[in-house]
Amino acid sequence: LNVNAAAAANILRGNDNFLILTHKKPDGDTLGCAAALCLGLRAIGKTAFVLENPETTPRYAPMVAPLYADGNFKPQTVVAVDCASRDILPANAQNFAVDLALDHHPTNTHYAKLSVVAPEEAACASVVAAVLRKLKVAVTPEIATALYVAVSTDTGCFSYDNTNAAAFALAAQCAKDGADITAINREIFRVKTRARIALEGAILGGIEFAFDGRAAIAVITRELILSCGAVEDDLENIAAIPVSIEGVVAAFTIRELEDEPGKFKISVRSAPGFSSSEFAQKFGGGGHAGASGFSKTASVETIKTIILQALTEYFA
Ligand SMILES: [Mn+2]
Repeated sequence: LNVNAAAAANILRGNDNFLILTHKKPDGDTLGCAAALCLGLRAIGKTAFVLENPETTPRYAPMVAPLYADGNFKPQTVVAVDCASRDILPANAQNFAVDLALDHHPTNTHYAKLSVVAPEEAACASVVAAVLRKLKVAVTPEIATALYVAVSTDTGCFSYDNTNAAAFALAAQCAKDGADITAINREIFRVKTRARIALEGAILGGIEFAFDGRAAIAVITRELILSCGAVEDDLENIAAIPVSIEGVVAAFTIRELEDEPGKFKISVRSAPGFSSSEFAQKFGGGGHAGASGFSKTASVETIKTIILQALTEYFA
């Protein structure tokens, strides 16, 4: 059942002992929303915790780790943030029945008893902020910082196509409420690890172009990742690199998976006019018009050949 922010706030107000769930491969939006909601519920006198997500990276851990539930906590009300479906919940969250989902993915499967799904929002942060407003939570700088992390990361620091007036409005409100936007912008969007820079250098040096520069292919093997000393945090949004080159319409990043050597994830990124999702669907994948992916177990050379073959129908 779909409800609005006011109805969701009423449900939260009438319940207690909250556990907040985040999605697999947690990003700034799901973790920022979890932190903001947890702190907001505590601010109105509720008991609330975040379920530890085992894939939380060191970049975001300081924001959520102090809010983790211990193993003895018995939740009465379970809330999922930024989670479109049950199967994107981490394994340790699979046994919980979800009472309320706060989300912005149009693909939300309505797995929760009640859902607030706002596909027009760039980040789930806007949904959480609306609920906190209805709860009359006095937003602290800590809450504002968590919301700012969420909205700024989901919009690529307000540069992706999903960036809209509501995202800017939320960011402005976060700034008024004392979010440390200077530190967040620097730490998340400007400072890169040396491993990341080494990886970017190798990727940029190795990009192959085809069809007069309209297509670009980058390859990231486990060997390259290890030789750069890169960890998961260093790989965030790495697939955005080849599509940032002028003239490239369709970009492919072939990345070897850590847990399945020899299997590759192919991220597709495209400029308007080329549907990434339509392309990925040919290979059993999916996603959005501008960003999609599929996976394949084959050699890098074979995967390149398959991609170039499939592209002839677009560019030849
Ligand atoms: Mn999101």
